[in-house]
Amino acid sequence: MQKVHRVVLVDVVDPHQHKEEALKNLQELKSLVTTYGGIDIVDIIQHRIRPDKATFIGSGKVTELAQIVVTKRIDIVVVNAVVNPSVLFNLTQILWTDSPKIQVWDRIDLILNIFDKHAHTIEAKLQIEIARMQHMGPRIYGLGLTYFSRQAGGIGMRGIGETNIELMKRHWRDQIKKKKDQLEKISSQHLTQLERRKANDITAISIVGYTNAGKTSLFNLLTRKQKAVENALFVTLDSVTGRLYLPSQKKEVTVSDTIGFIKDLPLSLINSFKSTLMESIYADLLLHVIDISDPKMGEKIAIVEKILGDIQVRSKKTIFVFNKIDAFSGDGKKILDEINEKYARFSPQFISVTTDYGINKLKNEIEKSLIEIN
Ligand SMILES: Nc1nc2c(ncn2[C@@H]2O[C@H](COP(=O)(O)OP(=O)(O)OP(=O)(O)O)[C@@H](O)[C@H]2O)c(=O)[nH]1
Ligand SMILES: [Mg+2]
Repeated sequence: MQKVHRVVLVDVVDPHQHKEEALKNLQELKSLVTTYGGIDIVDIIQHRIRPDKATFIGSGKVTELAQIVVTKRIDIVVVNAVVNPSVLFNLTQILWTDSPKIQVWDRIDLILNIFDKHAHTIEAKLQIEIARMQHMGPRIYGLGLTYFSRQAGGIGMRGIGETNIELMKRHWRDQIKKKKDQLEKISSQHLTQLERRKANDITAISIVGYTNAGKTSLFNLLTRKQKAVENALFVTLDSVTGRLYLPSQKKEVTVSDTIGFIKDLPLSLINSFKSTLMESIYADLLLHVIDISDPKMGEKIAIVEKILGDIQVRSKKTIFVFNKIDAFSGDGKKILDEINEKYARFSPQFISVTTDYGINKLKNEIEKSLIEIN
């Protein structure tokens, strides 16, 4: 049986932040932890304070954390933030003495570990490995330096530790370079395929959006495929392409589904996922799927748009597809009016993959857009 890891979540809440906001942030972290699986959330530490530069939480809370880690036999501490590697290093070092096996993760570690668990293709595995090496590097040198200077007996011998660290760093950089070269090779094959498709003048549609918005559900509906759909974050980690027949143009177009985005997705990871996202980068039309029943909808739209900008996805046209309209509760007319005004240039569509509502209209809009851009 798989070992269940005992976890404590550590969160810092800005004193000025509303309680509800803080709870929502913690909720996303909990969903991520659930997605990772095999984890038992044993305790949650919340500290209402500005994050501490060295240890994230204040020194009193660190002592409390250290006690919890020992008495509750904690395996992993997950910090609800993206923090400087030195913070993770400092916390690990403090907890290390009494709990030598303790791991301290930030949100990036958690996301990387989820990706690692769910990645299937060699390409995805390599991408994760590179991002992980880049993210872990500074912590490893830090711990290494402590280890070497302890070994060397402290002051005076510190130089030896530093030389060793330099060697480690160089080795680490070489390893990253090797992995990158390997990835480059695979990606360029991928790219050739895409270019061939371009040369054959096949129109490409890409589905993008925040994780759990319903991208794969829409993909399955449009292409009659049966990719896994689940109420969890990061179910899809690769890209898959299917076909959709457009009656008015009497031709088939490709539709691809890809990995979802999330807040704080590390840039190194986005960069290394570029080849997976290549399908989107090269699309003629983007369908940005949005969960309209999500109270954080606006923020998530902005996050997805920002990431698309960062990885330089430029399509000729983007359609905003507001999904899960069946699950929306609240003032429907008000929100539809707001959306139609605010996102007019993205030809907002309202659908429910579950009930089939709005799907024909969406298909018509897709045909219309493709005619316009060609
Ligand atoms: N109520 C409702 N739920 C939906 C609808 N479409 C999808 N879902 C549910 O939303 C959850 C996520 O669906 P997916 O299609 O896996 O979402 P995704 O965007 O591909 O998610 P990731 O691949 O994890 O990023 C599943 O539980 C679906 O059943 C809808 O129209 N209405
Ligand atoms: Mg999916």
